[in-house]
Amino acid sequence: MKRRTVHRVCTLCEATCGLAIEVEGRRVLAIRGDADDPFSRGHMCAKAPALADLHEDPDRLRRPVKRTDTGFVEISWEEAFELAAEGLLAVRTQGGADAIALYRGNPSIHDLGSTLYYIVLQRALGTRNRFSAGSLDTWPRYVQVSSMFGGMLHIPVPDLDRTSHLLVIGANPIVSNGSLMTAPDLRGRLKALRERGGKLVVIDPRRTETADLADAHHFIRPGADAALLLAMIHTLFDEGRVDLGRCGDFASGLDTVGKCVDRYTPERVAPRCGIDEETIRRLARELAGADAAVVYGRMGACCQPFGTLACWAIDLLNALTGNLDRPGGAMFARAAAPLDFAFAQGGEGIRFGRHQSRVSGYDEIFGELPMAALAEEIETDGDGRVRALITYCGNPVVSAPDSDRLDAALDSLDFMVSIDFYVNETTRHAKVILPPPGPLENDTYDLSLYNLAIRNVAKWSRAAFEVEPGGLSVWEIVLELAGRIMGLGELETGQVDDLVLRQLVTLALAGSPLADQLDRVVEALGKQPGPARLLDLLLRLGPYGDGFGRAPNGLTLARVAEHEHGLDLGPLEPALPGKLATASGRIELAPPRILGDLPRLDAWLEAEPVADFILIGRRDPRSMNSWLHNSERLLRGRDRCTVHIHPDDARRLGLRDGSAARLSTEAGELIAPVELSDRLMPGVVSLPHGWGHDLPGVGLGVASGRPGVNTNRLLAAREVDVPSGASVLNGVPVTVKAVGTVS
Ligand SMILES: Nc1nc2c(c(=O)[nH]1)N[C@H]1C(S)=C(S)[C@@H](COP(=O)(O)OP(=O)(O)OC[C@H]3O[C@@H](n4cnc5c(=O)[nH]c(N)nc54)[C@H](O)[C@@H]3O)O[C@H]1N2
Ligand SMILES: Nc1nc2c(c(=O)[nH]1)N[C@H]1C(S)=C(S)[C@@H](COP(=O)(O)OP(=O)(O)OC[C@H]3O[C@@H](n4cnc5c(=O)[nH]c(N)nc54)[C@H](O)[C@@H]3O)O[C@H]1N2
Ligand code: SF4
Ligand SMILES: [Mo]
Repeated sequence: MKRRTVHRVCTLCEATCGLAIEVEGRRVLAIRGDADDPFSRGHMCAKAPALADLHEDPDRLRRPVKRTDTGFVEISWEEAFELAAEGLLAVRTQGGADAIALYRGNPSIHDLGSTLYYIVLQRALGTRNRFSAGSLDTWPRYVQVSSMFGGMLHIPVPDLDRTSHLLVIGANPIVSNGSLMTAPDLRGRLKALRERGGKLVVIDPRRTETADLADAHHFIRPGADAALLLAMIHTLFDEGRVDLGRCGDFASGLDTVGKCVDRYTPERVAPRCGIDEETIRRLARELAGADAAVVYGRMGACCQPFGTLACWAIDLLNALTGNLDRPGGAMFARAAAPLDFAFAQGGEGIRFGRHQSRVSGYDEIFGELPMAALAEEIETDGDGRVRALITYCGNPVVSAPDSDRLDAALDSLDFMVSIDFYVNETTRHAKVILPPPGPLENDTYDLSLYNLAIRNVAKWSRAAFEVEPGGLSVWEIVLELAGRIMGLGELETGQVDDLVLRQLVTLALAGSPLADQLDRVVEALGKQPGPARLLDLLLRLGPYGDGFGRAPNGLTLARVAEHEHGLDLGPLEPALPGKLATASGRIELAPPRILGDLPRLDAWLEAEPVADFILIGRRDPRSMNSWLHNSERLLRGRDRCTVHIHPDDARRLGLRDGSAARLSTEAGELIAPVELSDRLMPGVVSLPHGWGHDLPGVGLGVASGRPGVNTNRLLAAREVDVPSGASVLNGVPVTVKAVGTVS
């Protein structure tokens, strides 16, 4: 059999590393970093080889299955679609559209087909009960950037390769490889920053692997980020260092910001932050004084009690030090295939809370409801009660707070369908599971992530293998299911796809000079159904595109595909005010929704801290959320699902390395092995998420052998960051006790 080398991106995390995958027949022989990829330059991490394990994993579903009294059994696609449609339609007939809930998980953004066709499924169902991992991840940031800049993908990213001062707060990019910042080889890029004389500062309750590379690291009490950052902004005003630079011409609300931060003096917040007032002032001065500086925060600053306020303060610091939208500061990518039109709400900026969840009245955010609401929407009687669920690339039973409760709620549903290739803690509740192809069997393009890239890039990734005989692409699965739900059962999927194409073209051309040329554009995109021609549309209409003839040398998918290692479109360039999509057309420095949360922060600052310990999360270089634990090669080695605790705290509690600790909160309790670590701030403990694979019926042979514990059993669903509704995953009060020694 002939050996081939396929060049494509790794789809496991947000870094988009280029891989050179050597294959023979249907086997993977080797996976290496692609040295010719202009963006990742040969870098890959320890997780990439697991793509081969996923490809070969005997536990990965290759055919649809249905749940029977004796476990899951394989069935034909026809039977699977019929069962799925019948079950869903029965629930809808009885309970209406909202009786079917949808949950979309993280990997859906890493696959072009999944990203684009999810929208079709969503439309076919027309339910308001839409949920996603966004409320466990990005919502505070999305709400903040939408409020300030007008769109959820209007996210400024650090101009890493040109900055001279990077302040990282609540992120650990050396392990996570970056998030809401697409940048392969962060280790190399951060080292380069130091080598050119730049400074790296890390603020984190754990001395992280990123802190190991830094000039300075400061411990912070979990949850205190917003207070700290507002006191830094206070210092800028106090010392006359506010300078919006070019952005001053199109920013509103500076006076309001000045009034708001007046009360966050370094003296007031220092005791709650665990950072002294002089350090707070110095952190602010360094930012203002650097040639080009940028503040970057992620999960620790985002999925915590004051996530939206912290995200706001991060971009305020960038703006008020003149670093927003300038080289070396916080800049906006210019994606070759922009998605802005898909999220536009009629040029009015983004509105939140257009409807509320039925039981607790959580605001809708980007058309979705927070995960805080899912279990209660299933449990609580009445009109609009959720009785069926579709999960799509996700594992909420492990990923979302109040896991035991959510697990029980899923068990009580009348019907559930999952689109996923594993029987995991969540999908084991499904009546039918529809498996997408393996991770190397899709052509793909990082549609979302290139909006967040630190260089402008484009890369078309070809499938390493055809879809296995008897398998279906994800777009075929979705269209078949959606078609049956919409009563289009008699149409071929290709015909349904033609309808999808026409709709997308209509949406994308609205208001453009091509608006009256719908037929010509549709024809130019060809007859081959599937995501490729939809991407072609976006690329051709994009800022580098050929505009269907208006810029003959511009990009098309075919032209992007000629660059099999990827296409570099240059460094980030200033994009404001043109990119702003707020109703005013200006940067809104003081959005009311965000300011409305300040009294809650004040109450927290005034309250006496009561908890023994504060729990935070931790990510591991060889793990990816809940779903790479079935790879032997990644699971090997020492146990990683351990509670890290400072040696002084451990001594006080009678805990040693390897002994067992009982962690308890109002929501639940669990027992986990202890690892002493002086990397932790005293009073803080950390436990990773994504574990707990020992539930009955889970079909993960390798993972079940070393299941770990599910930290989300300790977290309460109702604890949210109020402006966004996102779950509080870091900064949770917890009681820790010794329970003896684990053998
Ligand atoms: N306590 C705590 N909880 C957390 C976090 C935390 O830091 N602390 N982090 C949160 C974050 S940031 C996230 S993103 C969420 C993740 O939460 P989820 O997205 O719910 O969970 P994942 O573990 O990413 O689940 C991925 C699922 O997708 C499936 N899958 C993989 N590839 C594909 C594909 O191509 N198609 C389909 N159909 N399925 C596929 C896998 O089999 C797996 O079942 O967890 C959140 N939960
Ligand atoms: N290897 C690996 N890589 C991954 C993932 C994975 O599971 N494994 N998951 C991917 C996903 S879905 C995401 S969203 C990204 C996340 O990317 P990151 O946010 O970079 O990753 P985390 O490890 O969650 O980093 C959060 C940091 O915040 C700190 N922290 C916790 N609470 C607080 C707080 O209150 N204040 C401050 N200042 N810091 C705090 C933690 O100690 C930790 O260092 O990673 C992605 N990459
Ligand atoms: S850093 Fe992310 S994209 Fe790069 S190889 Fe690792 S998992 Fe894949
Ligand atoms: Mo995430």
